[in-house]
Amino acid sequence: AAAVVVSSCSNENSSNASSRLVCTLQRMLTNMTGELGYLRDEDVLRLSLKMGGSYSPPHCQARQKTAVIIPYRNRWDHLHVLLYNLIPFLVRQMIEFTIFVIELALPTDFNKAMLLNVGVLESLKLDNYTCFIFQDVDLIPLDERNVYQCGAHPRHLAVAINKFHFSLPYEGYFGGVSAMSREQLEKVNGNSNLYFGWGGEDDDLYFRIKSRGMLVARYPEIIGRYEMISHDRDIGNSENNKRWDLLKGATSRMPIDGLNSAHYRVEQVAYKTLYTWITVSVNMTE
Ligand code: UDH
Ligand code: NGS
Repeated sequence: AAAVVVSSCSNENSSNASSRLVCTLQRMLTNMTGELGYLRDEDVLRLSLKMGGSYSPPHCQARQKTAVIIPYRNRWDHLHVLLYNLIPFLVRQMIEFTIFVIELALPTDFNKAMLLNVGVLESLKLDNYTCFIFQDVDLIPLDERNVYQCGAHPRHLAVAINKFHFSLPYEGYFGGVSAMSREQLEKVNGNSNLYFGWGGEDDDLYFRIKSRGMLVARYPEIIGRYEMISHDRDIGNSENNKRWDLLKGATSRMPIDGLNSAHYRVEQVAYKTLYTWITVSVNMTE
């Protein structure tokens, strides 16, 4: 754990002493597990966010502009439990971020990976984001040293989830929560658009990353900890029987199936207090 150094601000070495001090103090507090209450969550939510769920740390120049992308359908309670935890968590990490909730309209079967592509493409129409966090709606981060920023390699953040007894279920697991820079996403053409229903889409992304010679970075299990809000299987997201066949062609399809081939229609963009909500529809027969 001592090896984890957190600094999401670029002015920590600034010549301005007060700016340097604020940054350093906030970083130290952020690094100390158990000392998390110095910003009250309700103050953060009420005072600091711009409409659409955007935040910039007031005393430091963040290194990255981060889009947090939440694939979504019919999980209202989970969404609000997540946001009331995640937003103060990101504020304390001094991340500059916008929260995007990307919803797939009915009646199409759920397609999480395509929604992640939509999040990347639509967020880039609004601002020049440099880091993308893919965040399942039901995963609550438990340790503030688990910094939501992008690095030299794609990072898998949901390393240790309670439902897997707080350890990695298998070496190639890339599901739940992950962080990729714009360059890393462009290298792999984002996610596949072809996984309708549950399973396999995260393994597909892992194969893409590996095939481009990138590594997957992870914090230790003691840091990458998450609580999953338990729930039943969703209607419209039953197991995808085609996932094994799709996975066989994951890397060969990569150049033609991804960010460059996502076909969808934006039905609504709404700037809410805590997030930007984008609803899209997809015609499966196209
Ligand atoms: N998601 C939705 N709505 C849906 C389906 C998925 O919002 O109808 C999103 C949500 O962000 C979720 C993510 O997609 O966290 C991944 O969904 P998933 O169904 O692939 O994974 P999850 O682990 O559930 O949430 C798997 C089935 C669990 C069955 C448990 C039976 N006890
Ligand atoms: C694997 C799935 C992944 C999934 C992981 C954990 O078997 O998509 O289980 O699932 N891969 C395939 O089916 C090929 S979970 O328990 O979180 O629902 O992410």
